[in-house]
Formats: sequence, structure tokens, C-alpha cells
Amino acid sequence: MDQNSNGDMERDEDIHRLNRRSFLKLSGGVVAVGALAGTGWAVTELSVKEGPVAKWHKSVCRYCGTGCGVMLGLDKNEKLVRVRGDQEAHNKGVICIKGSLLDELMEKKEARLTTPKIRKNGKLVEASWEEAMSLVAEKFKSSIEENGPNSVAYYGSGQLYIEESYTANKLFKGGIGTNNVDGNPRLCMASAAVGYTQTFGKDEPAGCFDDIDHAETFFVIGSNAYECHPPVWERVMRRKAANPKVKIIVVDPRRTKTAQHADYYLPVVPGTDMLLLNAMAHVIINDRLYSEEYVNKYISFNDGKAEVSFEEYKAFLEDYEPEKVAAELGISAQIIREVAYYFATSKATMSLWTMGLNQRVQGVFLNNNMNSLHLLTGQINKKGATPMSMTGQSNACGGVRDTGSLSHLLPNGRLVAKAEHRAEVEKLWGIPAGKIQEKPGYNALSLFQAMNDEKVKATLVMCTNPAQSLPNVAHYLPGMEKTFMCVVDAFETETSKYADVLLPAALYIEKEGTYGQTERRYQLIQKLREPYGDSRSDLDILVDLAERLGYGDFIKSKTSKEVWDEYREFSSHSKYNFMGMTRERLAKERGLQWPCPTEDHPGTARRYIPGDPFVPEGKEVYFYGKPNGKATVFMRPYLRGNEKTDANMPTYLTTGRVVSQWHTGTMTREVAELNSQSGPGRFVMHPQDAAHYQVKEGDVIIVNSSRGEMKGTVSISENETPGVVFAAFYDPEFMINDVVSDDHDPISFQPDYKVTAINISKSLPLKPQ
Ligand SMILES: Nc1nc2c(c(=O)[nH]1)N[C@H]1C(S)=C(S)[C@@H](COP(=O)(O)OP(=O)(O)OC[C@H]3O[C@@H](n4cnc5c(=O)[nH]c(N)nc54)[C@H](O)[C@@H]3O)O[C@H]1N2
Ligand SMILES: Nc1nc2c(c(=O)[nH]1)N[C@H]1C(S)=C(S)[C@@H](COP(=O)(O)OP(=O)(O)OC[C@H]3O[C@@H](n4cnc5c(=O)[nH]c(N)nc54)[C@H](O)[C@@H]3O)O[C@H]1N2
Ligand code: SF4
Ligand SMILES: [Mo]
Repeated sequence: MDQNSNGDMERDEDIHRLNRRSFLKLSGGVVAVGALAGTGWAVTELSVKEGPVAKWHKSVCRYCGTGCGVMLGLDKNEKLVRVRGDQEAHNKGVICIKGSLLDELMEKKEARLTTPKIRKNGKLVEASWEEAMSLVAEKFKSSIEENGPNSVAYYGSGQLYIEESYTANKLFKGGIGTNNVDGNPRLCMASAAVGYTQTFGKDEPAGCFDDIDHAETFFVIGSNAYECHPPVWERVMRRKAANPKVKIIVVDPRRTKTAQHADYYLPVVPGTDMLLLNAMAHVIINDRLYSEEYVNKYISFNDGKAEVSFEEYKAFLEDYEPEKVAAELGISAQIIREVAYYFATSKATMSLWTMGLNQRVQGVFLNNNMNSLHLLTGQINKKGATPMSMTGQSNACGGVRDTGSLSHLLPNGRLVAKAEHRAEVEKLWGIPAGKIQEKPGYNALSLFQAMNDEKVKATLVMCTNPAQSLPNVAHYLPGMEKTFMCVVDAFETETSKYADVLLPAALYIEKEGTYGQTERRYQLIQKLREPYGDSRSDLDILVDLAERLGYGDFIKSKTSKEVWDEYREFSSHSKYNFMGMTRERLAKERGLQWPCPTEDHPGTARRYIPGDPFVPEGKEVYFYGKPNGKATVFMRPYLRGNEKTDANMPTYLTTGRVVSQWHTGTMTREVAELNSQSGPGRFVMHPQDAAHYQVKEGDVIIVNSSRGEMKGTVSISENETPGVVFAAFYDPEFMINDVVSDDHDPISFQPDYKVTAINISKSLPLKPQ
């Protein structure tokens, strides 16, 4: 069967012959310290730089939601000269190429912003902190006085420290009194957060990375973990090498490097996965592959409005018999049945997913369905069995989902819309009842639309680059131009071009703070050196702004440690309780997973089972987020989005990432070794599409979508699927988001970056050839 791949063995031989650079290229950039399990993926020390390390410091990589522990070697001048994986951390010494080059990010200084800048006569000119901050405060104040608190906004990031996001959220929602607090996690995690909350009554994964070592079937859907979470993928491969029974199923329209290691590779038609997940549920129910224990004891069924019976759920699935959906989905009924069988009957099944499911017009429903498959089959609440939505950014979970720094949330799983949640938060923050508004604020897309409409007049943009990362981006630029925008970044970006005030941010180890990664693990990053130039930490900037706006007493915690202790106490009034994670413990230990209510508590690897402090004595499984203790399996129909190919728009565009670049590239383009690997942005297509459009490698094409038009260069690859063109978004000279649709999920408001219908025409050469 050609969906099977045996790429592993070839790789094993290859890797022994590789030098560092080509190894990193081939392996997705996994770097490990010390000999690991002999899979060929792990190698001995590869770091090339042998600088004189005066002292090693335990830290955490700043980039992605794997949250790898790293050891940072600083020389006697506080220069970061070596980076290696921390063997005592959860990633067991394995890091990827981006992590291994953190030293170059920190040492590449030419491009760093060093002083505040203010726009004068259309140009950004250097200014003092006093001048810049008083201008920001004045603009915010006058906007609030003239147009009310909802005329200002904060747009933040899953890469800020927990203490920073918590402070921004508190200042805006509890101080200024606006729920206009949102950020890039809306583009990334919103569907997963809503999906978990609807199913379990609580956000965040129940399982942990350690489950990889116990799983027998991996169901990987809409995730290119090989490039985006390389140490996670390395661990999956090690698990497979150690246990021949392990089956890897990968569902992705593109034959990614992840898909190349699958036992079952399912190249679904973009945008159709709901059909697959409902068809798998159909097989599981009709072939009696479900867990009677779960169906009888731990699940209730719901049609989205009210509880329904198991029989009604079964009847709903009739339309999703594999034979009925196969053609539209692009996968044979036989394969659907085999995959459902492996999912249900393995000793332990672990699902891993990311943007291929979240960034979709049905993102929430897809997340619901992933959770449902695990509940129906009882593939949950035991070692190796868990539905794991991997988080993208280093701190989207801890910093934004847990602190409630989105426009509809309040800290620790509370909702703006719920009166009792608002009242609890008002009490904990010591503000008058009714201070927090009852309506959610603007979300990412509606915020930038409100700037277009000049309803929002002053915005603080921190640690994110929306002028490159928003979908249908050109549509949102006029608002950034027209309204007052203060941008805080370490580098110049596409967004800083629209800034009225640009503030230089301290980067990574130039400040102290906490990150919370995918598996609820909070880890401390200590400050190891002074901020570069005149830059300041985002926390210092927020505290300064709070004082200037008259909230100096309310934002009473002024240092990272003070905020941590305030928030730790705050959390003790919730099921996110991490009161036991003192700064001292975090400085010593390799991260702790919440709940962790007391200083002698070891943290909670798996939730909803004994060991979780909130599971009552004597209960084997208890979904305490739900009033009846049962998780919900929803009937979720497949609905096709607007972005569907037709005669005018015959090809799909899907967008995402490559291993060596981080998002909009501001940081990774500064690291020569990373930048040289990816080259400039390109449209990557299958040879059949190239033949169809009569284009060849290097040709410039014009791509049209319902949103816009752009030019770019073609690259041809056998790994792409005919009919699906791929593009990454790291290159501002290749502004792919000009054509990406801003259609979004109607519940989570997360945009669908994955499915845009396009047409391609060849660009005529500028000069006759
Ligand atoms: N190297 C690197 N690593 C990163 C990042 C980075 O910028 N660079 N960013 C981090 C962040 S914030 C995030 S959110 C994660 C993202 O991590 P991933 O989600 O793994 O990465 P993406 O490339 O966005 O998309 C994942 C896959 O979804 C597939 N896909 C597209 N359409 C569909 C569909 O209809 N169905 C299915 N099943 N799959 C589909 C794509 O082909 C792609 O392989 O990565 C994190 N890690
Ligand atoms: N086409 C397409 N577009 C996408 C996606 C996609 O799959 N396809 N994915 C979406 C997703 S999942 C995400 S998460 C977003 C990411 O989109 P963005 O958040 O816009 O991208 P980043 O490049 O991560 O931007 C982070 C910025 O913070 C700066 N920075 C770094 N450290 C600090 C700091 O400590 N303080 C401050 N103030 N600044 C700092 C960096 O220099 C950088 O400019 O992109 C989204 N856009
Ligand atoms: S996988 Fe993510 S956290 Fe780990 S080293 Fe790479 S970028 Fe850093
Ligand atoms: Mo993301």
C-alpha cells in the first residue's frame, strides 16, 4: 500500500554519514546531547562552538510550545557562547536547530532596536523613554476620556512571559475597564481552547509528553511535528523504534516530513477532516469498538443545545458511513475503517494535532471531535492514551490561555460572559463590583476591523507582528495607519512601519519570567544579562503605563517575582491552582505541571484521574469541569467553508511553517544558518500542478484568491499533493497573507489559514527573453 512509508531505515544509515549542518537539515534539526536510544535520530554532541563557558545556566528555549529545557553557557563577559539541551528536563537533552542557535539570536545585535522612537512628520525618530511613554499615556487617556474605555486595546502574544500577559490583562480589564485584550494566540490556539472547554469543562490538555513513551498508536492530524515540534517527533520515533507494534497514522493534505514516517498516511482533501473524524466515530460505534464503561459512566451526549441519547448520536453518524464520505474526503473507506480500528483497539492511543485542525472554519468542531474519539474509545485517562493539542508558541498556554488574556476570558478558566466569574475576579483584584464589562471585547480580526472603522483609536501591540501575520492582511493595514499604535518589539517589523511610538523590548534572558508549555508545565527563565541598549522588559513598560494612567496602586506588583506571587495566590482560588510553585522551586526544578496546590506537591502529569488533587477520593475518573462529572461528546456536522475549489479557483493554497524559520522571521532571519536553510519565500507545488499551469522551478507566478493577488516564485516538490500549493509566511518580501482568506471559525473566531482557493497564472517576464 503506497500510504505506508519505510523512510526510517534509509534515514538511519544516512544520519551516520552526516555533518552537523546537513544532519540538522535532514533531521528536522533535532540536536541531542549524549547518546540516545539508537534510533538514528539522536546523535552525540553536535554543537560547533567551543567558546570558553564560565558558567552554565538552566533555562528554557524561547521559541515553541515544546518548551525545551536548555543549558545556556555564558562566558565571563556574560556573552552567551554555548547552548545545549538540558538532559534533566522533559525533553531529555533533545533540542532543535532553532534552540541550538539561541546564542546567535542573542549575539546578533545590529538589527536590535536600542531606543524608543516617535513618529514625527511621518518618520520614526529617536526619543527618550519619558517622551515616548508620556505620549502613549496621553493618547490612551484622551481616547478613554473622549470615547470611553472600549476605544483602546491591547494586542499581545503567546511569547510574552506569564507575568507580562497577566499584568496587561489586569490593567486593561480590571483597571481601564475594557475587554479589548486579545493577541496572536487567537490565530493559533483559540479553537483548541474552546474545544477542550466545551468537552471537559476546562481548557488545557489532560495528558503529557511522557504519554508518548507509552502509546501504541499515534494519530497525528494537521501537525507537521517533524518541523514544528522536532523533539516531540523524535520521541515518537524512538517509541516506534522500541516497540514494533507502534503504528503512526498521519492525516495531512501534504506529504510532509512528518507524513513520510507514517505507517498510514491519509492525504485528505484540504478542509474535509470532519468527514474523517465522524466516519471513524461511525465505525467505532457500529463495529462496537467503543468503551461501554466510558459510554455508560463518563460521557454524556449533546447535539450542541441539549443532551441526547447514545442512540441519537449513533443515528446522527449514519450520514458519515465511510463509503458515503470517501470520495469527498479523498480517502478510501477501507483505510478509514483500518485507521478507526487501530485508534480504538490499540493498548493506548495518543493523538497529536496543531494548526491543521485549529486554523479552520470548523476548528472548534474538529477539536470537539478529536476529544470525542478518545472518550468513546476510552483512549484517555491512562498512560499513553490522550487527546493532545500541541501548543504553538512558548507561552500560549501558560501566558494567555491560563491567564485569560483573550477578549472573552478572565484568568484561570473564567469567562467574561459569566456574572459569577466576573464577580470572583473583581473580588480577587479588589475592584468595585461591575467594573469588568459583561461583553467580550474585540478578538484579533474584529479588533483590527474596529481600527479600520476607527472605533478603536489607541492600541498597544506587544511581541507580535500582525502586519505580517494576520490573514487577508492588506485589508487591516489602513486601521494600523489611521489609529494610534504603540508597538513594542526587539526588532523593526512590518508592524513597526505603522507604529506611532516604537519601543525597544528586552529579549529573552535580558529579563525574567515564566513560560507554560503544552503539557501545563511552568518553567522559569532567569535574567542572565542586562537589556541591550536602552531596551526595557515588557513588564516594566506595562507597569510604567499603568502608573501614568493612574493605576499604579492597582498594578501593585511591579517586578516579575511580585507578579508571580500575586498570580500564584490568585490561582489558588481555582482548579488551575499552582500555589505550590514558588519561584525558589522553579529555579531548582525542571518545571512543574499544574495543578500544584502546595509546596510539597509534585505537580500533576495527568488530570481527571487519581493523582490530580481535584479528583475526589474513590473516583477513578472524574471530569470536575462539568457539573455532572461527565465529559461531553457532541454531534458535530461537517459544514463546508466558502473556500472550496471550482473552475475559477481550481487549486488549494495552504500555509504554514518550515523548520528553520520562526513565524514572521524577525528573529530567525537574524541567524545566518537558519536563514540560509529556508531561502526566500516560495510557492511549493507538485510537478503535476507545475505541468498543469505550465510553470517550472524559479518561474514567477501570479496567485489570485477571493482576497487579493500576489506574485511569487515557484518551487517544485514531489512531496506536495497535486491540487495543493504550500507557502510559508516568514518572508515579508513574499507576503502570502495578502491572499490568505480571513474566514474564521464562528465560535472561536480563529482564522482559517489552511484552506484558500486560488488561481495561478504565469507572470510574463519583464523583459523579452
Ligand atoms: N519551525 C517552526 N516551529 C514552530 C513554529 C514556527 O514558526 N517554526 N511556530 C510554532 C507555532 S506558534 C505553531 S502554531 C506551531 C504550528 O505547528 P503545525 O500546526 O505543525 O504547523 P503548520 O505548518 O502551521 O501546519 C501543520 C500542518 O497542517 C496541514 N494542513 C493544512 N490543511 C489541512 C487540512 O485541511 N487538514 C489537515 N489534517 N491538515 C492540514 C499542513 O499541511 C501542515 O503540514 O508550530 C510551532 N513551532
Ligand atoms: N499564513 C499564515 N499566517 C499565520 C499562520 C499560518 O499558519 N499561516 N499562523 C498564525 C499563528 S499560529 C501564529 S502564532 C502567528 C504568529 O504571528 P506573530 O506573533 O505576528 O509572529 P512572530 O514572528 O512570532 O512575532 C513576534 C514578534 O515579537 C518580537 N519579540 C520577540 N521577543 C520579544 C519580547 O520579549 N518582547 C517583545 N515586545 N517583542 C518580542 C519578535 O521580534 C517578533 O517581531 O502567525 C499567524 N499567522
Ligand atoms: S522544539 Fe521548540 S522549544 Fe524545543 S528547541 Fe526547538 S524551538 Fe526550542
Ligand atoms: Mo501559533
